[in-house]
Amino acid sequence: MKATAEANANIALIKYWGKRNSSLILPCNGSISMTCDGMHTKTTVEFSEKYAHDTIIINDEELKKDEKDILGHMERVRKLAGIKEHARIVSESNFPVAAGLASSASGFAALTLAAVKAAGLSLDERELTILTRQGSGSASRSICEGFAEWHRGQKVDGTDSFAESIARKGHWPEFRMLATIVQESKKKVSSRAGMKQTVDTCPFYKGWLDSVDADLQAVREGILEKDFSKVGSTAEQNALKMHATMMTTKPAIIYWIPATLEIMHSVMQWREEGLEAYFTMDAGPNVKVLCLERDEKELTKRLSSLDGVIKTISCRPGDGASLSDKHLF
Ligand code: 2P0
Repeated sequence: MKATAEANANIALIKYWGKRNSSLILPCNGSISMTCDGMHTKTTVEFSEKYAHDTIIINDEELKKDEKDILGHMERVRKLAGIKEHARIVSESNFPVAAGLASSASGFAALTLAAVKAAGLSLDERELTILTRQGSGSASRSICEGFAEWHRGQKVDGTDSFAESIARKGHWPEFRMLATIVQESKKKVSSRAGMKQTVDTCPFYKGWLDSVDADLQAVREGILEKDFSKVGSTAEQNALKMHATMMTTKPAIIYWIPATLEIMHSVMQWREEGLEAYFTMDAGPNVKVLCLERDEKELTKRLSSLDGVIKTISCRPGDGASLSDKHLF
């Protein structure tokens, strides 16, 4: 009853922001992301009678608090599999945790696949994304290869709110996302709390919802047509709209720091000069710069020379979650 899985982080081009059901994690809107090959989490899960309770070790540190979501997810898997054994969970990520870099996405995707396999369940990809979604919404997209769409769904039980790959990684191998790190510390307001506050108090949230379907369609088409300008410009505006809703909640949530703005202005300036790049940001100060392979080197050089930039991590479209036989313990 031991299994290991690997999953990549994903970066949303059209953001998931707001829930219509918090216990099932059903989103108010659909979202589209790129699964990122460079940023992964590997997780080993073992269920055994020898464990008196679930133990969670992330990047060599045992989690003593804040593990409610992971424990709840393990209960969900046990219930589905009809087993009672507790588990030892060991997980490692190769990128900053909780800094707006979707560590919960790769984490919950790897955890779900490893736990499902260790528990002896056999689920197809759609079922796996639905189960993963209940651990953390954006994680459902990390199950899928290349470019993924997580559907909003209409049903109250969430059975039609799943993620699927809309283009495999080989469809557009030139697409790049340069994660530009300006802060590695844990953020003050979690995405979960931030989106709840937005739904509850932002006067412009309706505007977000009214415009998101057009954004989804544009990015979906742009990916299929490999139209970089369409994907980049829509993604950039979508990220700004999401941040506009956060900034206008009560109290305001402003994730940006000076270096965030420095990158945004620089990218806009470079674009005017003919170097085509776009930015997107999640619930944190780090900026992800979208570009094509031909401009990756030049952009990395320019981004690295900006004040406040700690490092850049370059990602191309990556694999979906997969099992591994190299266990962590
Ligand atoms: C996204 N984010 O689409 C958006 C953009 C952050 C900003 O999905 O409550 O960790 O576990 O479902 O998935 C982060 O939210 O939240 C997120 P839960 P999650 O990537």
